[in-house]
Amino acid sequence: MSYESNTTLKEIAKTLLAADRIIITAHTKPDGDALGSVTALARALELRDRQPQIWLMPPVPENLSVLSDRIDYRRVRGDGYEKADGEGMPVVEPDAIVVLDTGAWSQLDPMRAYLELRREKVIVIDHHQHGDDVGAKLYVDSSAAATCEIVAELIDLLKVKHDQLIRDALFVGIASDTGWFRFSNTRPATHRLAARLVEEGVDHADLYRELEQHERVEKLKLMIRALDSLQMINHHAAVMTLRATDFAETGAKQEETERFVDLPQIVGPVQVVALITEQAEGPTRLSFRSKPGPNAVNVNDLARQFGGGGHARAAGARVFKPVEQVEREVVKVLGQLKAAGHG
Ligand SMILES: [Mn+2]
Repeated sequence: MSYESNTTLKEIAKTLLAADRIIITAHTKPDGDALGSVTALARALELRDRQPQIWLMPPVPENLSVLSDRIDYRRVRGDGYEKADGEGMPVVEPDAIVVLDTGAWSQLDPMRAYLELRREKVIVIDHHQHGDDVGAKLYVDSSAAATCEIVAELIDLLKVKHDQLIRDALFVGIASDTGWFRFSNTRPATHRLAARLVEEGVDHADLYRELEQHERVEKLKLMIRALDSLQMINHHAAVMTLRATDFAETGAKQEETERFVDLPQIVGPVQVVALITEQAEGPTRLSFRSKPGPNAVNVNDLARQFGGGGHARAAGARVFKPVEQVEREVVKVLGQLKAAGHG
């Protein structure tokens, strides 16, 4: 199917204001943009006297506690929503379900059955280039740096004045997805939104400390392992591999690999980076990043070769193969890039 909008934000605003019980969710293992957009939209709907419930599929990264500590949410685990430990949150039949920052079943696994049964109520709002037929309504803007940019527009259409939680949540989303306004997806509208939020009272230096200087020493130890595993391919590509033993021996968690894939990009000639992560259980995780410019590698295309996807400069996949095999295949694919004139 083509992954294109079949509705407008105005229509979505209308639908949400006509609804009462609204479930708001995002992709598994929410990042700053997923949690930021969920938090901001839920708060905005609360301020319009709706009854939004936030459902998150863990793990919720520790550095996002600056937002997650300020909201109530139901944890939806891999064993299905029926067993979700909602911490007293009643399970009610929703009038609408909003899925943010993804439209891919691979990122919604724990809620798939639930969503499929309610397809007509599902509204997907996303900024990725590809996705599946998850809901009846889809609004996608791949020029947006973050889903939070789109949600900010939606909140204006809902005629809600930002409170401090909405401001912080939107800022966390755009700062996260743009690497603090460094990545090529950053556009003038991103800066305009950031400026507006700072004018309204966002303390960006405080949020930087909360988000980026909030790590455990175990993460640093795992980072050393990742860097130590570095393989260079044709000087233009870098591959790092983390094995389950690296996690066990350092005590680091899976979600603590966040941003590792950016590290080899400090090397001048490096155009593309892959990080391969073995999980104790489940598929091998694969993350790609690439630098912008005339030799830019489209890592969305690379990730799709492994059954995943994402953006041109940042993409990933989950591969049901052993880590060694994934590593061999990635090294081969990256080695062929130069021959294809990308290098
Ligand atoms: Mn995003």
